[in-house]
Amino acid sequence: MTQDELKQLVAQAAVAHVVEGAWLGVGTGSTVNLFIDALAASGKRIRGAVSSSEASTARLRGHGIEVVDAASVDRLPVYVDGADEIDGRGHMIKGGGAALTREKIVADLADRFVCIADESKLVDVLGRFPLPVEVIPMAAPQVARRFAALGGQASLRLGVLTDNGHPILDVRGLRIADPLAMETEVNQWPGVVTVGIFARHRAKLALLGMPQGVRTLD
Ligand code: ABF
Repeated sequence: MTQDELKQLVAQAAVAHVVEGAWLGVGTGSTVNLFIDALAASGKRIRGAVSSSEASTARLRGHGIEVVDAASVDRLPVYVDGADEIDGRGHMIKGGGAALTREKIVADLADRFVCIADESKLVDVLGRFPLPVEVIPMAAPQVARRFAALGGQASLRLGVLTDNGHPILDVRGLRIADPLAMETEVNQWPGVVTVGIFARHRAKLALLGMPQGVRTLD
């Protein structure tokens, strides 16, 4: 099966985890796009969506699904989103789609993060995918130096600003053996808006597309 077919498999499977009649948190990326299309085609009614990006908002509204601001809801039963990497405990690297800040904001509202990804995203140790970090521009050189001290090589993602108007550093060469510790440490560095490690907001359920079907990690 192609990577797109594997993404389609998990996008379809995720619809079953959507709570009928409730608000739904929706992430960003190509796998989530397939999920949005599958949800719309399923006819499953939700109260509306809280979106993590302008791109997902446009796709949801294109299907006639109401989208409200995160500030309008207190809690979300479920948040569905993709990942760039996920380990066996549901810790993720996210942000390849430049939506990491709003993804983490919406994930923070959710009782259950359901990650949908193709098998290529499953790793033993996070870090092969360059770690995205949304930063305030004036802090970028110092944040890069701090990552260099950890063995990472940070580079500015050229031509990209997030929906919040900030640049992203992508950090290569890290081996993130303790995702929670690194997320906690980097969060404290002045000028870091969001680090793309989702350990505090790890996936409670991961649906992974495999040639033999959908593998569930929970
Ligand atoms: C998004 O999912 C981002 O955090 C991550 O980059 C992306 C993965 O994209 P795709 O589903 O296209 O592989 O939430």
